[in-house]
Amino acid sequence: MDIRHDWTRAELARLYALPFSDLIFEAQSVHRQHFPANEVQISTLLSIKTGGCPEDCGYCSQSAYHKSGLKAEKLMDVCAVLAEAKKAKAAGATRFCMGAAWRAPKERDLEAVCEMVAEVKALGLETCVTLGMLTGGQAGKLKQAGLDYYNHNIDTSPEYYQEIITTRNFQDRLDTLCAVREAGINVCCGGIVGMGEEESDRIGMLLTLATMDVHPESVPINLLVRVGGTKLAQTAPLDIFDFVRTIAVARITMPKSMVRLSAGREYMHEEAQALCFLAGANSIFYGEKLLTTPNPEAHKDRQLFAKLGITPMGSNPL
Ligand code: SAM
Ligand code: DTB
Ligand code: SF4
Repeated sequence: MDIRHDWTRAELARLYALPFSDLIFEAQSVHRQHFPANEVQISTLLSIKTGGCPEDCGYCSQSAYHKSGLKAEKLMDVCAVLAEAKKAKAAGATRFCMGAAWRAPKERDLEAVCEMVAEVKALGLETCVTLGMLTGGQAGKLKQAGLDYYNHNIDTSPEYYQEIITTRNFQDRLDTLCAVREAGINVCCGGIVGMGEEESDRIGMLLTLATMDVHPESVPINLLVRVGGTKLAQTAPLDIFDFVRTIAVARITMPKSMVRLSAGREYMHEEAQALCFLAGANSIFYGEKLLTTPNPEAHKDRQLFAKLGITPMGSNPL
């Protein structure tokens, strides 16, 4: 089947509301047409610049608006980043994602990040960074340094966006994504569910992604990590089946994209994670820490993969 970019809200709503088994069956069928059924790609995250961010994203431990207890740190040096990248590679990761708590990078910082990208790539890892808003010129510099992916999430539906973030708008996000795409960098773009949004917002978020001219190559679906001291700390937990449904609809509507089961795994049972894989998720973050919050211990993930007969995508064994 052709890759479609003309999905309608009604079609996505119909998919989302299918009987659970029908939805999973459809997601599995699509998944198996485009990917090896039992392979999952492994990415590792590193926060290269932590905390003190001037944006007010309601979910984020790193926003200066929140009292999350996180200590703000300055940009890591290249050697320290490389040491972490080597560890990630030795542990089995194929992609190394570096995150910075910036609204947008300053020119001097961007130069340092370009050096990190070039050196991490030289280790034979795919590179990804998430640095906030970018201009076309900055995206061009990252591309020249050898950057493979840029992560920039739309986070939620256009309608719910202003309930979560007020210091930038939805269009700012789309503009950066456009700059990244034009520079020839692969796009990693998804969002967060469980932020108190309605089902229609989850559908609106997926519709925005699935109707992009080119689908993001990676689609991270994060389950909100409720961090103490943030605006969303007390949000009621999302029913896990809604999370799985979100993954399944992403898989069906963006058949060739890597759908990443991202933040939130630490708080999921193995059964829930297995359902996410069944729904078409084929990438995870691996390693004890996401950016600032815990992720399952590596040995637990190795056990889970063994129990499910999943092997890591690419040449590295776990
Ligand atoms: N400052 C940059 C930005 O916002 O684009 C990059 C780093 S930011 C932490 C990357 C993404 O992580 C956010 O867009 C959001 O989707 C996700 N994220 C942050 N905090 C989260 C949380 N508590 N739970 C789930 N996802 C989260
Ligand atoms: C994404 O979509 N999820 C990652 C990555 N892109 C940068 C970040 C998750 C962060 C979870 C909260 C934390 O650890 O601070
Ligand atoms: Fe800053 Fe990114 Fe956190 Fe928003 S999500 S507060 S931009 S680090």
